[in-house]
Amino acid sequence: MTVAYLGLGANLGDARQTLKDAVVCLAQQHTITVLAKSSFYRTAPIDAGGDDYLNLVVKLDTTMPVRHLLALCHTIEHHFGRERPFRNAPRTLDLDILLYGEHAIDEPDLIVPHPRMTERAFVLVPLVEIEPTLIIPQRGRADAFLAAVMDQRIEKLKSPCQCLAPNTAAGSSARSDGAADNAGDNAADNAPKGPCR
Ligand code: A4P
Ligand code: MG
Repeated sequence: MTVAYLGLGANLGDARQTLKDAVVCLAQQHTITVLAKSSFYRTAPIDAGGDDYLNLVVKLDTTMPVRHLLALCHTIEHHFGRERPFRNAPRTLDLDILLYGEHAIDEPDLIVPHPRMTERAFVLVPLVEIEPTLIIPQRGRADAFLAAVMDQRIEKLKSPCQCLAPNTAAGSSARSDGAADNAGDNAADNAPKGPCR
């Protein structure tokens, strides 16, 4: 089993619903267990135009080889209407592999740890929320990079529903200001029609 972290982002369409559905798609894989899910964050576009993004980070335990995980990310993005008209274009869904165990990969189509993750509040803040003492291989503690990105606008969203406890179906242990945003987490009840198996 390998612990991996994925960054999810969207700024086109119903971003919140798409992100929830994407997490359900991940959780429904037989070879993936979603261990934790951060709060949702509204974030200013960085090196990009368009509307504000919604971002979150998930922590997975998986037996899926990293290449399969990348292919799954692309399949889920495609299912939710991802288009790539130009670099950093607004998108319905982006799934990036931030970390895959201790692995360091530097290939044309796959770089892990994600090369820009330490420069971005929209990655670091949710990552540190779910793993406060995380060490990024070859770079050190994730929280050490936070000070340098604090000029990037980022706002943690409160859950619209305060009645559900965290740590339910998809294995979320992330907390927002009150309760985790669990609506859409119950993979059995809320399964999106998608590439989930
Ligand atoms: N690729 C290489 N390494 C990876 C990896 N670790 N995970 C390749 C996923 N893909 C990886 O990806 C482009 C290529 O990177 C793919 O062919 C893949 O094989 P993409 O999904 O088409 O585009 P991308 O994710 O936008 O590319 P990139 O270069 O990772 O962009 P960034 O640097 O992640 O920036 N602002 C806010 N507020 N929130 C955001 O989510 N996202 C970006 C994208 C810019 N600004 C943003 C946000
Ligand atoms: Mg991407």
